[in-house]
Amino acid sequence: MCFIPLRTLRLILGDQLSQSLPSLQECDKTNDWLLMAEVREEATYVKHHKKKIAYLFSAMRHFAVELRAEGYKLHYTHYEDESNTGSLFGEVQQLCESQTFERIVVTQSGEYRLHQEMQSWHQRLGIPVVILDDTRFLSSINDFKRWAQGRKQLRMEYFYREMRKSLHILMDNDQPIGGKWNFDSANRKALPKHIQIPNPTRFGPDEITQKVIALVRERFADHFGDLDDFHYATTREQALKVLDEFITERLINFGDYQDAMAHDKPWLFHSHISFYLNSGLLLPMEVIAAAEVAYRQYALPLNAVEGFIRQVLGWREYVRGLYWLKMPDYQSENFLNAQRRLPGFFWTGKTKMNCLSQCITDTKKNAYAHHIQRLMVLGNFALLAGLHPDDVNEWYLIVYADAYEWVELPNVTGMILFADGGVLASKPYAASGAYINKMSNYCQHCHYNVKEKEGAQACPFNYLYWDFLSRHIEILGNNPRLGMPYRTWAKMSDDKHQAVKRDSDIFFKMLDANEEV
Ligand code: FAD
Ligand code: DLZ
Ligand code: SF4
Repeated sequence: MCFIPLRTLRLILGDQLSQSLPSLQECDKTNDWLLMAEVREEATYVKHHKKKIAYLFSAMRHFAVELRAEGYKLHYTHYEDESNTGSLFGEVQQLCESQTFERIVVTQSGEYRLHQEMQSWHQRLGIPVVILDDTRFLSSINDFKRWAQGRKQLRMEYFYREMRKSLHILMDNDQPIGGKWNFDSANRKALPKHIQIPNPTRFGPDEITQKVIALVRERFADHFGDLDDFHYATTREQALKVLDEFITERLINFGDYQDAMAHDKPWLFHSHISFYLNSGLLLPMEVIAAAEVAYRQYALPLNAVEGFIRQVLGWREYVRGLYWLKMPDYQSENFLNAQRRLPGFFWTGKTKMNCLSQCITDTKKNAYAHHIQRLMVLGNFALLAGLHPDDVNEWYLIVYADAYEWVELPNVTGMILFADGGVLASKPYAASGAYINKMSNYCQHCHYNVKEKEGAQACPFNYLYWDFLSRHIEILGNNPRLGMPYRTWAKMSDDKHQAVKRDSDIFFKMLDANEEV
């Protein structure tokens, strides 16, 4: 019997820039067409940071060049094309009207909203739409569902151990290398004063990137963020160089200083690969393998290698599984009933609180902040100030070049805001100024005094921390992991309780009146 392949239109999304993408497999290069499209709907469903759009459009254009060189027939819609319909559906429809296709193939979208929309395309176009699992992740959506089924708690740590075992990563037969699964307790050092921090890997913008930068400058002028000094990788080859330089220059110190922060030093010993992993230029398994090889061949410290692998194999896969398990309800969770609107300084960095000002300024400049800045400064403030999850989620989705809802939402709703009531975290990540002072030198440059607990000069994190605990005593008071701080609160004098309330009230009044805090 003769098998005649169906003539197929294969849509490649902006965060699907991988040659190993399921929708590129079994492509008939003589008959099938690929479609990539820069469209208004995707570029503006939130007002993404200018550098995020510039990065993604440039990476898409470079990937298109690669695909054509590989012999694929590709239709590429540029943002500025006159016939651009402004939506992915519109672009698919337009191509289906000009040519005959018997089916459309796409790899499942990373975000729920687009996945939902695509499920209506078959009916709207009258052509079958095949949605393939995204095999670039190491745990499928169904694997995670199976793991979660019947469990009372969905802690990342246990998921991570299963992943280590099933993929045989950092294992000595059936035991974890080094005798422990997790070396996190060794990963909390502050940065020594004179430590040399290698510069991040940089690439000057080539002609394609320069064109995209000019386009973004003109068309997205009202979006948040700076466009100057664009130096990101925009091809797989360059992204591999970023990975390689991380492994050879920074991984050795990744573990020790993973939680450290420093004034005017946004990059530290982190890998800076999230942009590339999330858009497909790098794949998680090659990143993990590179770190494991560094451990086995070059004797890099285990706390560094395990700490890094845990982020990629553990956290990244876990949040993606949790997202698909819990959507769509997850996007409207607000367990602590937080109602305050996002303060204006999140867009400008204009606050006397130096830690916040630094993290926001870094974010505005680079569309990047490292994990502890996102978690323990910006996130901690959002939690203590009771900012509404909708506002905080939107902000995080806008400002980071690695932000896609599947990874952003669990980190914000689950990790920083405790808005899911403890599905992701066993307790809220709330901390006073002492934590920020221990892990950074921000306080040395601050208007406020981190050692003072009350009054106009006191570090706001100090009283906001206690105010947060006291506001939520009814629902958090029984949390076993908060036993110690609640006992301390109970032992404090009435005068201290009143001072916390007074200082917090003054602070919130100023914040809500848009006065500088
Ligand atoms: P490294 O510190 O070098 O870590 C290596 C890799 O591990 C990262 O590239 C990333 O792929 C993965 N990873 C580390 N932590 C996490 C995590 N908590 N969840 C998922 N993956 C993780 N990461 C995103 O990729 N996109 C986001 O939109 C995003 N939003 C966040 C929002 C908040 C509130 C918080 C607390 C964290 C968020 N993260 C997000 C996770 C983390 O902060 C970034 O992945 C990391 O800062 C990226 O920098 P890096 O590549 O230098 O990471
Ligand atoms: C983030 C983004 C942006 C800014 N622009 C585009 C685009 O023009 N075309 C496209 O295909 N994808 C874009 N993306 C990535 C998508 O938003 C992403 O594929 C979905 O959010 C699913 O993860
Ligand atoms: Fe932040 Fe408080 Fe330190 Fe200022 S004193 S940098 S507000 S922690």
